[in-house]
Order: sequence, then structure tokens, then C-alpha cells
Amino acid sequence: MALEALIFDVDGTLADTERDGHRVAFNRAFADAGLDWEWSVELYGKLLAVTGGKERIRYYLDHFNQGFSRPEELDSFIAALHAAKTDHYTRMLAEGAIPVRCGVKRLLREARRSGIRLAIATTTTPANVSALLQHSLDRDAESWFEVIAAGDIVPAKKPAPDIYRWAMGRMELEPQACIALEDSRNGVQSASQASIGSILVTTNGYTTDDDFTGASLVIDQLGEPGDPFAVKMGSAGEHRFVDLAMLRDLHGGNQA
Ligand code: XBP
Ligand code: MG
Repeated sequence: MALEALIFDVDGTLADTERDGHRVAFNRAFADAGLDWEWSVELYGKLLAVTGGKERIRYYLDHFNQGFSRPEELDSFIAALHAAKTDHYTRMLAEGAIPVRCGVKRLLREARRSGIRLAIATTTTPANVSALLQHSLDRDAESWFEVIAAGDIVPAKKPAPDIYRWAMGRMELEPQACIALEDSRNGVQSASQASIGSILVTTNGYTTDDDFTGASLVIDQLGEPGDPFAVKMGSAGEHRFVDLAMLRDLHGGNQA
């Protein structure tokens, strides 16, 4: 089946948002609430095992801060903390704190010119996606994507396949017509369980040692002409940076 659509993950894939974005915003929200919690770079790497900010806070309490005396209404306590975190995070993005990753702008521009359909499938909160697209990519970038599937729109977050299924359902697309672009093991599992066979991974500092079973190709970045990617798993043939020709070859190879 011909390649019809690219479905992008957000955090770690479009931009390296976790260490200096989300993590910092969580810590600011904790401080505002008078909590002495401090998520270090190292601890946050462990917490990333769980996707979703609210789910991550709960995982932290269950496994890394069992001594914390929990309020009776734990769900609303976590929801309020998370809402404050989202405010901090979107404000950071509005200040231009996080650029998109190498090659992202170029690839999206080429995809739009060629008429390839674009979508987003992410675990993060919708307001975070809007802020990142608007401030780090382009003022109109939200309109580049036919579907933005994000956050609590599905009850089960990645690695569950639901968010990819939701996006493809909205676009009436078969998984065989799509490529998923991801950065993490949870993301690859989500796309793979949604029957997407073509999965391109660009790793980042937190995911470099993940198990990417199910991915078609794992590289360190999309790259640019003159700034090639390094291949970590699979084969990119003669390609040195990710463009549509490369993605079509990757997708075609997967159909064989
Ligand atoms: C990444 C996530 C999110 C973010 C934090 O999603 O797991 O939870 O870390 O954002 P993806 P929220 O890689 O699928 O883009 O606090 O809004 O959940
Ligand atoms: Mg990701």
C-alpha cells in the first residue's frame, strides 16, 4: 500500500521537551504547592517509564515517595498539580524555551508540499501540543495537521495502541498506509500494537538505550543535508538524512 500519511509523536520526537521542559515545569508546580519534591534529571528518566503527567505523579508516589501523606482526594490533588504544571510548561514554550529537533521543519515543509497527510498522536496534554507547534514551529503549524490526537482523548495512553487507532480512525486510514515517527519504547509499542508496520525512531538522551523491537529503523536524528543521522538499528540504504524519498523507501521495504 502506498504511503499516505505521517503520524508524529510529540515529546522527544518533534522536540526534546522532557528534561528541560516538562521536568522543570513539574518541579515548579511542586514548589508552588509547597511540596519539597524535586525530580532530578536522573529520577525523571525512571519516571518516564510511565506516560502521561498525572499518571507519572501517581507512579512517583507509589514507587519513589511512599512516605508522603496523601490527601483524601488524591485524584483532584494530582489533577490540580498537573494543571499548574501545564501552565508552567506552556508559558515556557511561549518564551521560546524549546526548539524543534534537527530536520523537523524541513521534513514537514516537504511533506506539506507533496500532499502527504499529517497527524499527531501523543500522550501529552492538548494545550502543550498547541503551544509547541505555535511557538517552536510556526504560528499556523496547528493547521498543518489534519488530526491532533492528544492526552485524555483516549483512556489508555501509550504503550496502548488507542491513540494511534483514534487518529487513523478519524482520518479513515489503514495502518499500512502510515509511518509513525517516535522516540521511545512506549511509543513504538503503541504504534506497533496499532498494526503500523513502518515505524521510524529518532532517539534522544532519555531513550537512547530503550528496546525498540518493532521499529523499522532507529536513528539518532532526522538530520539535514550536511548533518547526517547515525543508524542504530536497521538499514537506511544510501540515505543520510530523512526526507520523503527516504520515508517512501523505508515504507516500501516494509511492505515487501
Ligand atoms: C510524552 C508523555 C507526556 C509528557 C508530559 O508523550 O508521556 O506525559 O511527558 O506531558 P509523547 P503531560 O511522547 O507521546 O508525546 O504532563 O501533559 O502528560
Ligand atoms: Mg515521545
